[in-house]
Parts: sequence; C-alpha cells; structure tokens
Amino acid sequence: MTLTMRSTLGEVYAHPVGHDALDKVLLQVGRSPRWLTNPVVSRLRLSTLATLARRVAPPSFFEALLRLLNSEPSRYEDHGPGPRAWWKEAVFYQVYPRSFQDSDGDGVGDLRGVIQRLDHLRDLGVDALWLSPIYDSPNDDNGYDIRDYRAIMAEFGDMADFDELLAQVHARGMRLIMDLVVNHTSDEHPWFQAALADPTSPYRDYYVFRDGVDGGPPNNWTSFFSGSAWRRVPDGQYALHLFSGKQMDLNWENPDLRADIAQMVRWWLAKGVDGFRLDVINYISKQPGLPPGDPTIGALMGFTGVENYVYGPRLHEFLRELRAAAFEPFDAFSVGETPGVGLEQATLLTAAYRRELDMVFSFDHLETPGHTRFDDYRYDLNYLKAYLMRWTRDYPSSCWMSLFYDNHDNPRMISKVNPDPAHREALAKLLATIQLTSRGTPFLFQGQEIGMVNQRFTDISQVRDVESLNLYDSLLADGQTPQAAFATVLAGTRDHARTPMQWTPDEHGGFCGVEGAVPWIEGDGDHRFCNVRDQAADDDSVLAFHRRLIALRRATPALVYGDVRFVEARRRGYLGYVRALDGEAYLVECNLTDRPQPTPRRHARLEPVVGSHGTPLAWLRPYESVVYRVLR
Ligand code: ISL
Repeated sequence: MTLTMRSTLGEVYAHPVGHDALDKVLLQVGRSPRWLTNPVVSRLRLSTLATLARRVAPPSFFEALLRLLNSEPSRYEDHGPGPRAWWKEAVFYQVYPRSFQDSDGDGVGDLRGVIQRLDHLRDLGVDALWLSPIYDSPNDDNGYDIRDYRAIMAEFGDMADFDELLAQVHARGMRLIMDLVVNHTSDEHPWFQAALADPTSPYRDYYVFRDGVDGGPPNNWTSFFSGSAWRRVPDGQYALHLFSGKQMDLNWENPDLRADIAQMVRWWLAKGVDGFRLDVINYISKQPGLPPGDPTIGALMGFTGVENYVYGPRLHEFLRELRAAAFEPFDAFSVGETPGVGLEQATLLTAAYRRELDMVFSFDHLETPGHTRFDDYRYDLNYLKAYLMRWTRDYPSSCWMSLFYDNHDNPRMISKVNPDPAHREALAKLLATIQLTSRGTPFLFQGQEIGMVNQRFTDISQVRDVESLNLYDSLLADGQTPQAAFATVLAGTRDHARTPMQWTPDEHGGFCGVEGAVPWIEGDGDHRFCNVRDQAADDDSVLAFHRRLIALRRATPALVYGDVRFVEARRRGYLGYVRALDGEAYLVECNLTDRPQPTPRRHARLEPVVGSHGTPLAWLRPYESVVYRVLR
C-alpha cells in the first residue's frame, strides 16, 4: 500500500519503515512508543498532523518521510526459523589492531602483535575474531579510509604477516572476519585519483560528483564528522563524503563499481577469510537526485540529509547481488553495521529467506532515550532490559540478533552506566552475564574481558580521533569556550575505546613490544590496576568470570538456541529470564541497580552455576548477576 498524506499515523506505524522511523523520532525526543499506540493519536491523518505541527515540521518533513516509507514495498513473510549455524553459536571478539599489541616498538599495534596474543583469545574461549580494517590507508580515520583494498597497512605489517595470522587463527580452531569498508574509499585510492585527474575517466562515476549550486555545495547534507558533506575539487565540482573529507562516498549505482567490489571480496574469501563486518552498509544506496535534507529531521537527528541514504531504495537489491556474487560461493558470514536501522528494517535485512545479510548491528540500545553519545548522562539499564525484551519478542525466528555494548566507536558501557569505581567489577560481570546468556551472538570488544572503562583525558591534545577533533573545532567556531567544547568531546569521544589494550601492570600496559616506545595514543595509567596478567592469576577477576561464562555458553545449547521467558518482566531494576531447550533450563538473574533488592519467589530448585558475588544470598547485591541451573 502506498502511503500518502491521507494515511493515518497508525498506518505509518504499521509500515516497517514507518515503525522504525517513528520509533527513532520517539527515541531522540525521549518518549515512549505507547504515545503512538494511543487510539486518538493513531487515527490522526498525516495531513491533520501537518497542520497541527506546521510550526515544527514543514511540508518537506512529511514529503521526506513518505519518500522513505514508499521506497520499501515489501513486508516480512514468515518462513519459519533459520537454520543452525556456526556464527549463531560463536562468541566473537573485536580486535582494534592499532591498539591491541605493538610488536615492533613503533607505538602502533600490528598483525604480529595480534599473533602474539592469540593464545589469550583462545584461553578466553572466543570462537571468532573481527579485525577492524588492516588495509593500506593514510589513516585519516584509522583505516576506515582505504587506499588499497588488496594491501596491508605498512604500520601493521605485510601480506605474509596476514597469511600467518589467518593460519594461526585457524590452527587454534577459531575463525577470522575482516572489516569491509565499501561505502567510501580514501581520497588517495587510485580510483579517486583517476577521477580527479580526468573528469572523463570511467572512475569519475565510481564516486558522487555534482555541480555546486549558487556558489555553494550541491545540497545541504552534513558530514558525520562536522561541516558539509561535500568537498570542492580543483575542477570546480563537488564530491560527496558522509564521513571525513578524505573518505569519498562510492557510487553504488555504477554496476562496474559493484562488480569490482564483489571481485575484491571474493579475493579475500579465496584466501580463507571466514566473512566480513560490512561498515555502514545501510548507507550505500542514496535517494536518486540527492534531494535536500529536511531541516526538521536534520535538527532532530543531528545530521542533515540522513533520510536520503540511511535506508536507500536499492539497498536490498545491492545486498542480494553482493551476497550472491561473493558471499554465497564461499559460504561466508556477513554482519552489517547499520546505524539508524530499527527492528523492522533489520528484519528485512536479515531474514534468512531474503538472502541479504546474516546479522546486523543495531545501535538503538547504546543510548537511553533522549540522549546522544556526546551527552554526559547516566545510562539506565532498565532501557537495555526493555530493548532486549522487545527484540526477543518481535525479531522473528528467521533472524538472529547481535549482542554488543562496546566497540571502537563508543565510550565504554560500564562508564556510561555508573562511573563509580566501587561498582566497576560488579558491573563488568553483570554486563557479561547479560551479553553471554541472552539469545543472539555476543561480540566482545577488546578490553571488555578485563572491565576496561573510559579514560580520564584532561586535555584535547590527548585526543586523536578525527570525529572528536573536528567536533572540538566546530564547537569553538560556534563560540563555545575550550572548556565547554572539551567537556562535550570527553563525554562521547571514540578514543575512550581506543587506548592501548592493558596486558600487564608495566609501562604502557605491556602494549609496546620494545622498551622506551611510546603508544600512538596514551592511556591514563589504569593498566596498573586493571590488566590481563593480574586478572589471569585471580579466580574472582572479571577475566576469570568471562572465561567461565564463555565456557558455560559453549557447553550449553540452551544458552544458544533455547527460548527466552522473562521473569517478573515489569519489575524495574530487576532482569530475570529462563533459557530452556530440550528439558534443560537456566535462570539468569540480574540486579540492574546499585542497591540491594529481594529475589522473586522460587518455584523450582536452583543450582547456582556462575555468579558475580560468590554464593548467592536470598537477595541480590548491587549489580549482582547469577546464572542458575533449574533442577527438576
Ligand atoms: O558517526 C555516527 C553518527 O553519530 C555513527 O553512527 C557512525 O555512522 C558509525 O559509527 C559508523 O561507523 C563506522 O564507519 C565510520 C568509521 O569512522 C567508524 O569507525 C566505523 O565503525 C566511517 O567508516
């Protein structure tokens, strides 16, 4: 059904994209979805709403919304559960190679460093590694700006090192997935260089070049890394970059480009790589004509133009083509990074029968409603619970969820929830319990296994990330004081997750392989109290807890394929669920608060299997988490 201005809000909310778009708006403004299911509101026609809301939302807002909605004609069809698969049973671990282990003393982590630390990962019990980009790159965005898809970044080593890493990973019975960054390339990629050198080159059409308008850029789209999304090139045209001015968006409308990408993917898969994480893959299809971004949506989301590419009209088609051309012949795994995609869109992207992606990373759980990454606030774990409950209930059985809190783009979850050091260990264990016993595939990020937290940066000179540095400059340009601008950066900088992995209590946490070397980004000294070596020797440590939980998960099909039943679902501050399969059942119980609370009444005999605070009591201690076996 085509939606028009005569459609009701209820009809919009019943549409997959409409549902996600309205949920997203409610999330941004911090309102409950219940507001929309109220019958009076849901019967409102868009035309009425447009009149009522004309002060805040001009007609262009509704036009943009309808364009987005009507570009998705299909609905989910129930084809039953998807098949069992290794990636549903696996625990993944993300390595950010720049900050993992430096083997040669240049202060930058490298592939030989990763090889040196593989035994740590095997001992932890992880099944698969996701390597952030290791390709040749000028590093404007730490490798997410690729200059050569078939070469290794010199600072990280060479192809022989990569081949050895892959062999060593496989020799330990683990798998390796790479990062596939194909929404954009570096401006130093030969394709872009050829496009610049000769506007008639076939490579010109590999990118998005347009004429300027009235002496300015072609439209009002903004970059995620501050300022316009357009860069003027010497011949006078503009080229699109949704990220930094050195990350040029590729034109997926061009079939030759798509064929080149598929060929490159096959080249890596032929080497034996087990799959890919596809960077901002939902941004690859742009609305034809590149319509201007609606200012209301721009103000709401913080970025202008997003509605024209966050879920573009040819996205599904491009993904199916890539899967058939490259992933399926190798039976390779894919997880899409899809910022801004909600549950309904995720369903259409991952339902097994649609043959697009195996999984996606949705981000709606990373901030409590009404907040963005650069707000300084306390994350409310009741929201994480509500999110898990909704996905558990509404994400169909032919889809499979990813579970993560930390990655290289976000401050550490522990710090967001409660920065009080007294609760650090309990919180690290609580988050691990939820992540490793919920239904879905856990992706741990380096450092999570020892409970790493945000850095106490004190000055902008300690910050390295292009996003943070651009934001800082733009806040100063807007008239903010350096103190205020730094406070904003400090709340949300991605560098919290990018300081060196803390291996030992020694200098720089044992990150640098050579005495006297200095890391490219420095930590705040936390490694003296929090590191792998000390925790490996301590049976109560966060690391030991992760090992126990991962081992339990691996040995327990009920924790992977079992269904989920929430216990006392409405009780705030408490999260409890039963995972059950083939007569085997486990109860997981968590205190989401920093105060003690009673446990619910017991209806079965329980045997504690893994617990954060030793032997469980009749009440839950602050942030305590326990996994029980349910005895019959
Ligand atoms: O910047 C954002 C909006 O606030 C994020 O949602 C962003 O879209 C998302 O983090 C994308 O991240 C990925 O692509 C970027 C790269 O810098 C990140 O490191 C990568 O994970 C561009 O390649």
